[in-house]
Amino acid sequence: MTPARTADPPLVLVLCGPCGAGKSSTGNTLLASQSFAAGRAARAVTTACEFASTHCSGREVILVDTPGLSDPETSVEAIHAEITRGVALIAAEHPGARFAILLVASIAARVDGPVVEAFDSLRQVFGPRFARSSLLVLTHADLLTTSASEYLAGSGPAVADFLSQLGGAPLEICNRPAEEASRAIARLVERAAPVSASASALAPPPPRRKAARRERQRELLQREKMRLQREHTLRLVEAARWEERWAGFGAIAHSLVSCLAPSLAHAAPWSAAPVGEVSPGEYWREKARRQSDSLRR
Ligand SMILES: Nc1nc2c(ncn2[C@@H]2O[C@H](COP(=O)(O)OP(=O)(O)OP(=O)(O)O)[C@@H](O)[C@H]2O)c(=O)[nH]1
Ligand SMILES: [Mg+2]
Repeated sequence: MTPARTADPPLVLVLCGPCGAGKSSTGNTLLASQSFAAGRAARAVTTACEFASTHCSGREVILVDTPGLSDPETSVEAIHAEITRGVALIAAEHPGARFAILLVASIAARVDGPVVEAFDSLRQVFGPRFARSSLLVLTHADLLTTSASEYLAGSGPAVADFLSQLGGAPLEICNRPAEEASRAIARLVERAAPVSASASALAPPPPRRKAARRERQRELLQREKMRLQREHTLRLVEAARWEERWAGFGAIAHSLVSCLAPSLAHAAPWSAAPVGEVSPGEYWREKARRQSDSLRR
């Protein structure tokens, strides 16, 4: 391995994978210490992101241990949110750091469709560049009788297809008994560093443009409806006012005609019906009704 320049930015290795796959144990092997709580348990051992750092050829290597994917007691969204929080924390503390994702799976269980699906869900956390900055780490190498590549050669097409998208080549690791830390981390950094990316390149995808546009259109439509409703109410008020005025005018006109020409009073148009086809009140009411019909549509 080529020795790292002292100016190399920290390399952040994010350990992700199903519950009990050996994420924390892998971290402990790389650190040569028991920094992360690990153990066989019926429920998830790691429930929040934990951090520890070590060095490899002078370069700082930060390990992020994460809660297990597909933990039946926690929603996928909550696990993703916790991973996002942990990565964001490190990204804020180490602005120039490079990030690689270690997809940890156990040879003790099979690397099958559900495991790959759980890995694939991490696209929601790391965005479209996720696969290119990831590599598979197979724990329980003590159970292996062949190399990791040979072991994976027998996997089905869905698994093979997913693995072919990963930027780094797979790597096996033995946590029990723990491999020599310096050797393990050197092997890992050699594969992870070339596929690592900046935090911004691994940011979650922005909300989909189409969905955002649809949301904006819904908002505009809602505003337009409210404006039309306001107008409709104003028109009803206006109609009522006209009605009142018209009734007043009709009464005055009727009494005037009654005084001046009592014989014509019964024939006066304003005494019974408005002038023309519709009264202003009716006109406004009709307008408001049409408007309300268009609102309902
Ligand atoms: N034999 C063997 N056991 C291992 C290996 N790696 C992990 N284990 C065991 O697997 C069990 C689970 O390991 P953890 O490291 O706690 O797994 P985890 O993925 O962190 O689990 P959660 O935090 O619950 O998601 C522990 O009992 C480990 O000792 C390995 O390489 N070989
Ligand atoms: Mg753990």
